[in-house]
Amino acid sequence: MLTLVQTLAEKIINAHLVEGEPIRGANAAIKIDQTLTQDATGTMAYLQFETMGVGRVRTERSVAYIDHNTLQSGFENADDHRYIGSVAKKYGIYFSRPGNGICHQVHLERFGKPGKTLIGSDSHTPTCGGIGMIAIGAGGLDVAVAMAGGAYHITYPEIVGIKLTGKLHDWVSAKDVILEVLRQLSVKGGVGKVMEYFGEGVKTLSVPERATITNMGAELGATTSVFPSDELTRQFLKAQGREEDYVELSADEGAKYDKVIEINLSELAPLAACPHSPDNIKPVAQLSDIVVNQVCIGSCTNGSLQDLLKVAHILKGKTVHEKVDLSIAPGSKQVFNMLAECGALSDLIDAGARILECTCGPCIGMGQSPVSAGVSLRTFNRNFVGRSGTKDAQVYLVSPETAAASAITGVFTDPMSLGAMPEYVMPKEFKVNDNMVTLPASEADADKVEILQGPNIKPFPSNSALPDKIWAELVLKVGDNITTDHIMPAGAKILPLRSNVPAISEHCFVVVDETFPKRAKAAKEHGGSIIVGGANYGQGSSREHAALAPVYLGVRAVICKSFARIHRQNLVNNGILPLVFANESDYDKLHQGEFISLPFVKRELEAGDDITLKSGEFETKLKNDFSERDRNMIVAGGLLNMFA
Ligand code: MIC
Ligand code: SF4
Repeated sequence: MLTLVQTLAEKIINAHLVEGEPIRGANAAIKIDQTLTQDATGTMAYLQFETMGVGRVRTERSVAYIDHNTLQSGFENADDHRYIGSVAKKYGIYFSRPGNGICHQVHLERFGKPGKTLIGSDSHTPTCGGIGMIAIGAGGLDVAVAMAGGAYHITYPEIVGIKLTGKLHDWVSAKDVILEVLRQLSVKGGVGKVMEYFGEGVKTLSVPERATITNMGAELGATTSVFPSDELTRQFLKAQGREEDYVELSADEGAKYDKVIEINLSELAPLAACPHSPDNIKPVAQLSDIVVNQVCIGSCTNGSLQDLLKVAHILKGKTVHEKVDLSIAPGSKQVFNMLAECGALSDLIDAGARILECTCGPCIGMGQSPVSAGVSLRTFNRNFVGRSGTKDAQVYLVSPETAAASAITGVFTDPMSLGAMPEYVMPKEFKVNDNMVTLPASEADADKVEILQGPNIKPFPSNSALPDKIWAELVLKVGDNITTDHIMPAGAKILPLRSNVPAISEHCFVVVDETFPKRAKAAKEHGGSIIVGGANYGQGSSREHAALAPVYLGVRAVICKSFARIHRQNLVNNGILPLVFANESDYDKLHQGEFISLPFVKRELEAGDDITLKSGEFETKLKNDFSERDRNMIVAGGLLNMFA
């Protein structure tokens, strides 16, 4: 039964529910109105979509963005762009060309609609929660299914209410709000939950500020985050020339949250996430002696016009400290263009900023790697070891205000120490020009469009059906909070291989153990391998490659204390068993190099019984907490085998 008094998240989810009940923790499926992909995950998603053979996309709006792999130091990335462009044209997908901006920023500006559902093959898809959407990050295969008209399967989330009161001080920004939430809840705190913002403080935050908060809610492990759609949302949409997309939306009076956290915006001061985790939070004031080598401003978290206008006003007439390297990447073409038109771009250039194209860039290690052991302040959302491209770099995540202040002084600087905040004025209208979005061919012309697939694009690996029993080597044992950047690193050297799973697999887990790919391949000859991990295994990116490379290398199961949501589903979708210890202390009893057997795995999985694990004399149980759909996928060796 639907309750009459609903939170905003419940309203949108329940209106889209096509399977299951609105009961916390239950398996549910929702209809998806919009999808987005980016190029680093998109090629695989579209290859999978093509395999499904359904023809045109069946969503209200699907958009393919090129924003991640834009460094073209070889033919690979360019080939991927061309392939995605041709698929988009043929199958009814809008194509946002390289140069148009970062997927989340552009989607917020041009396509997102309050009250609609969106899934995207990128973990920061919740950015559009800032405009009142239920926007969820997912693996490429799930996005392919949604494009084909299929529902998206979720565990019906708990709804955490975050009550905002008060008003941010000058120099304190939306980034500090989400850093405070991360400080309180940690990178595991949002798993299985939706973060819903409400309260008087909401009205003091603009849509781009809200989007900074929902964007980085991904770092909590949350399913998504959402803000109400209110007068400020209407103004934002009006300024984007699409007021007709506005609907007013908020939680019902008296709606019940599973938990409420209160944040008084007036009490916040600038914060920083210290190396190497987004929840390792300290006040900037406590870091003030640290010498800074690099500052990077931009990304889908802080690449909005409002962010960069603030930065331009702080830098105006100043010079970047001689020991600091400052780079700035606007979030979108719209932002870039408007900075140029109002002269702010000139202030940035004049101060000595290195202006980059409006893409992900340094956020995903596409250039601007810091100096050895360098301190880098970034307005981004992730600071995992090695993600910047420099393994021993010390990356801190900060607000645009803290970043700009520190770029001038050369040391970590609390911007509140700089006196009055320079004034900036947000324009009433944005410069709208969608000329870098290519429209798809009409249905009648679709047949004439040729799919252009260059030599970089290799078929994705398919898994074999689940055998009756597994006997495999424990090739790698890792600890807590392993990120997808550990499992499948990115960066300028590896990202061009995203369309070539055999080649990219050579880099799997090398951050942790350089011998992993070789040892896993050897184990593949003798029954495959198993990975053992701690809590929150697979946090971070939605990259399906963190499952596809292990499939290619012969990994049959990952056994952990707990999994991050998107990665767990990516493993299931590709036929790798993600198993959880029934008893967490069993983690200590398993050792790298030993052989593990799951002697009755298929029978137990299908019967819904816990899974028996044996290693020598040791015997224990692993939880069987799979939905029927997940079970079927694992037994088939992955979702695509079910289409065959
Ligand atoms: C990231 O921020 O880690 C990425 C790169 O955007 C990923 C997607 C990818 O790995 O391609 C994400 O967040 O899902
Ligand atoms: Fe791009 Fe960074 Fe945002 Fe990921 S987090 S989408 S790499 S800008």
